Amino acid sequence: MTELKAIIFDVDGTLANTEEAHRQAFNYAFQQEGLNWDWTVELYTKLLKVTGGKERIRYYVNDFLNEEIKQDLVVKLHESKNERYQSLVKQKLIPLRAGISRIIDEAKKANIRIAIATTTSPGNVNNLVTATMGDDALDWFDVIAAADVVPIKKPKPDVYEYVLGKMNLKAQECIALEDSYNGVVAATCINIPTLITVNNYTENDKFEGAMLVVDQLGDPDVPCKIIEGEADIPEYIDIETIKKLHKDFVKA
Ligand code: XBP
Ligand code: MG
Repeated sequence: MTELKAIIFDVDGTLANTEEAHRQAFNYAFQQEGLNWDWTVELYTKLLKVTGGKERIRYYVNDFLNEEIKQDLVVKLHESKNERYQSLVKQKLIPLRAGISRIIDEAKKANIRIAIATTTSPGNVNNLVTATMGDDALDWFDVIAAADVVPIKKPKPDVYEYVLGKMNLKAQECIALEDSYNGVVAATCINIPTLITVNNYTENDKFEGAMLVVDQLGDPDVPCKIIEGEADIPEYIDIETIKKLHKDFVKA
């Protein structure tokens, strides 16, 4: 029997609802540069199709403005966006989603290893983790694989392959916690069982191949709701529920 040995967390939209802060920070960076680009919520939902901030700026300019953009301007805008984003994070304006802090705690107690596989920049992840979980929290994670650690971002599986390699684990010994189409494709295409918690930017995404889709992990006073899939789950998802979901999924 394949036992659950690790949970691999996505960051944006999964640990916290960060995309709104990214969006506002992108717009701030555009203004600072004297550009009249305005990424509305509706537009940003479409732009999220492309992972990575630099790649997203290029996608917008090429496909929405039908223009070209120089790489040094992409880099400048992205740096300015990240600086603004990280200042919002450091002000503790972005809380963890319901159940994240609890599940990390429960995983540690159950000797289930934890890791991060994300397409966002390392500085964004590190600041989010320390601002929301505390100064020593970076050490809780066996691996934090961020952005350019691999050349190709999600939906390609490279960042997940990197994490599995570093942890010396097989795909089926882990579960991925994700929030988006790009995330579920990246994890499931190499057979990592994947639990989805949606958010307002991803609630209309397709999640084919996911183990289960819920609105959130929930907490004792914050019940979770199944959106896609069938499972007998309690009011909120705890580590025992995750182990059971994993067991049923890998033996199916
Ligand atoms: C989601 C993303 C990221 C952020 C921006 O990452 O697509 O690109 O929107 O990040 P995750 P950067 O894998 O954590 O869901 O600007 O730092 O690239
Ligand atoms: Mg995400």
